[in-house]
Formats: sequence, structure tokens, C-alpha cells
Amino acid sequence: MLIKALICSFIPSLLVRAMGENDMYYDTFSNDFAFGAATSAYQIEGGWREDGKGENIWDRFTHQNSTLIQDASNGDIAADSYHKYKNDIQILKELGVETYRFSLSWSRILPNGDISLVNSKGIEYYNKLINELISNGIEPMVTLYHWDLPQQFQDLGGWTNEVISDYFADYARVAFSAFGDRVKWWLTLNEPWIQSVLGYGVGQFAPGLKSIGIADYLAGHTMLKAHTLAYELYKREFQQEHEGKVGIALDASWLAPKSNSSADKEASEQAMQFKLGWFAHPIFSKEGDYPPIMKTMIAAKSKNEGYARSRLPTFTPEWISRIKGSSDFFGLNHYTTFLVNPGKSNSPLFKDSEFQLTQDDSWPSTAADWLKVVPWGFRHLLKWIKEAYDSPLVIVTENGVADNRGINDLQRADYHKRYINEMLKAIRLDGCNVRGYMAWSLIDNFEWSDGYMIKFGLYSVDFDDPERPRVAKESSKVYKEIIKNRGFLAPQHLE
Ligand code: GBH
Repeated sequence: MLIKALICSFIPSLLVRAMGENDMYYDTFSNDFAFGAATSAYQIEGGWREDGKGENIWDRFTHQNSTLIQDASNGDIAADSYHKYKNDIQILKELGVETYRFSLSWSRILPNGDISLVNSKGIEYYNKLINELISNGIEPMVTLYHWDLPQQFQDLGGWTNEVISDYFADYARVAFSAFGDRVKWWLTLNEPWIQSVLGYGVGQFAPGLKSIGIADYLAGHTMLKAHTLAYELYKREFQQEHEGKVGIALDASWLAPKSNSSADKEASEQAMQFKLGWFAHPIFSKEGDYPPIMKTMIAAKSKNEGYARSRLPTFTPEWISRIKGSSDFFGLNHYTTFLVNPGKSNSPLFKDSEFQLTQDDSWPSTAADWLKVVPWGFRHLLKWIKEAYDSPLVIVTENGVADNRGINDLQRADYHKRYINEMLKAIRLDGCNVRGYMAWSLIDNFEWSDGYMIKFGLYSVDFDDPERPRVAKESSKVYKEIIKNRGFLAPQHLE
């Protein structure tokens, strides 16, 4: 018996050995798999006050707090995609992608944020962009909100004020009715976790509020409602005619147990709930609502601290059921992996949890201190999502790496190749339902508090040249080849 048990537990690990965690897996993606590249409005467009655009929180934040941006820069001109969108589409075509993910600038369309003033020039810009994409055979995937809240709403408390969820729904209706005949893939919000914690918790991002454990939870609460209102309204008013899909883009690192001990495994599970679960559990789990562990831990801490109620707001049963299931697909932004063990939190970003995050010294580092190259973590994360949320349809809405090396970006080429390969393993070997991959980013752009110091583009942009020329990097050629082959050909098939 014992021997049999030993053999049985040994064989799978032998098989795993036979294909080591870093080995390439040779196979292809199905025909309905969509390859693409992603950007966001504030990071590329520029034209910050052109043709009637209103001010948003990133305009205000960078203009007022330039010391919070590494190189004291801003997105006033950025990659100038407001004027150079045709060049962007040319390089998308050169790459051979099926899909382009970009975001709409809310205050370009509605200068004050509310629908009392609609800027026809803003609508016109996105119409030109969308039409040009379609006539080049590229499918648009549109994010409604990538962190650039109209400033007028910030003056009312921004996302901490629940009324903003209604204004977001009004804006969503304007976008759905203007572009919904041609746009079939919608994302409501990009990375509500980052918007909440970095924008309202630690103040590293706009609007720069420092209220960790209070304002971040309020902001997240409003964003979950805003997302759901936009989803419901699409279903009610647009689904029948336009037959599109509406999802949300959530950011997650793989938060792996540091060792095989059950304490580390539990800590990893807790970390996944505080990070991905905060927004994924209410929308994608069977039960809905915030993860039980978040509710219990935050309630207990709040009580100890003398608060009258939990700092994490509560949803009514009605809202729990409305939010639950309010997504046609799971947009996933993934970059890196951390190791988790139990203990007093060692990150200013996690106030209420009890785990520590580290990264292994052997993992290759990059130009971003938080971003280590750990391809196998991607496969684990996809499997975790499959198991936690019952095999949702996943579109990888961002994946990429930072450098400052110019066009000879061999690290990026290798990064995309290995991460895409791990995703392929997740699909073929683990049965994960992943149907798209958007590389972050199409072009170098304004990297938030890092300004233009680090780059994520497959194409470089020279920010010192008023023409902002786009030049292909090595990584774009490698990505193009993967797309052309629809995956990875075994070495003997390569010339
Ligand atoms: C994505 O966020 C964004 O959607 C995209 O706009 C951005 O360009 C891209 O990543 C690259 O950063 O204080 O430790 O959190 C991914 C989440 C948010 C991770 C900012 C790094 C800064 C360091 N990123 N964060 S930390």
C-alpha cells in the first residue's frame, strides 16, 4: 500500500519534471484566440486640453504635484496619439494583431464628467480611431475608465462618493450608444484595486489621497457599484441590438506560498483574497460579496481600533446579488509573482491583512523594482482563477515588462515569449478558458509615477522628438512571429 501510494504520488511529479517549469511547450492557440496590444488614454493621447477636453485627476495631479512623478513629467503630450492614431494603427497592422485595447478619456467626451455637456470633438476622435481600426481589420476593445476621473467629480470626493457610480453609468450610456454599433468588447474599469489603494490609500497615484483602510474601501465600493450599473444598463438597453460583451480588468500578481507548509499556503490564499478577491469575489464567485476573510479581518481590526463599524462598507443583499455575475468575461492584468508567508504586513499597500510579500533573489529583475520575471507564476494564477471562480472566460487584458534599453529589448522579447507559453500551458494542460492576450504596451508611454523613466512598449517612442516617431523594437518582431504561427512551432519545424 505504502509503496503504491509513494509511486502514485511520485509519478505526477516525474511527469512534471519531464517538462520542467521553464521548458517551452510546443503547440498552437485555437483560431478564436485573439492576440492584441493595449494602451490607455492618459498614457498615450496627449492633447490634454485640445478640442474641448476637460480636466481630469491625472491632469491636476501631475500639474500640481510634479515632485510625485520621477521625472516631473506629465501626459500633456505623451505619445501624441491624439494626432498620431493612424501611426498606431499602422504598427498594429504590422504586428498582425486581431485586437487593440485602448481606453476612452471620460473628460474628452464629457468635459465636466456629467452629460449636461457632450463634446462632439471627443466623440469624433474616437469615431475616427474606431473606424480606422475596423477598416484595417482590427477589432476594438474599449476600456471606459483607466484612472482619469473628470476633476469636477474629485471635488465631490471622487470615487469615495457613491453618487459617482450613477454619473459613471450616464457616461457609459453615452459611450455605448456612440460606439456600440462597432465596439463589441467593453471593459468598465481598469484595475479598481490600484485606483483604490494607490489613488485613495497611499496617494502615490491621482487623486493623491492618503487614507489607507478607509477611503480606499469606499472608493472600491463605489467602483463595484459603478461597474454593475454599467453592466446592467448594457444588458437592458444595448445587448439585444449590439450583442457585445462587458467585463472588467482586474490586476493580480501570483501570490505563491513561500514554502509547502500549510501556514504559507494559508497566507497565500489570504493574500489572493485581499488582492484579487476584493473585486473578483463580489463579481465572479458563487456566493458574491467581499471575500469572507476580508470581512472578518477588517471588522475585527476596526472594532479593536474603536470604530463604530467596519471600515469595509457593507452591501445590502440586493446589491450582493446584482454585483454577482455582472461580467461576461474576466479581464486579467498580470505582470509578476510574489512569495507569501504569514506575519505582520510588510507592505504599506496591505494594511488589514497578516501576510508578508517577498521576491526570490534568483528571479531576473527589470527596470521596475516590483516586476521580476517569473513566467511559471502566470500559469499558477490562471489555474487559481479557474478553480476559484468556476472557469470564467478570461481575456488577458495586460501583460508586459519594463526596461530602459531602447529597441534592442531582448529581455522583453523573452518575457512575452515565456509568459505566452505559460498561458498556452494553462489552456492546453490545465483546461483554463483563456481566449485573448493583450500585450502591454503597444508603444512606450507615460508610466504614471515613473513618468517616462521606464518603458513598456513593443514600439519605442522618442519623447524628445516633437514628431514622436514609433520604431519597432526586437520584441515586436518576436511577438509578430508568435501571432503569425498562432503559437509555438517545435524547433525542428523552424528554419
Ligand atoms: C498596469 O498596472 C496599468 O494598468 C498600466 O496602466 C500600467 O502602465 C502598467 O500596469 C505598468 O505598470 O506601488 O508597488 O504598486 C499594473 C499595476 C500599478 C503595478 C503601479 C506597479 C507601482 C508599484 N501597477 N505599481 S507599487
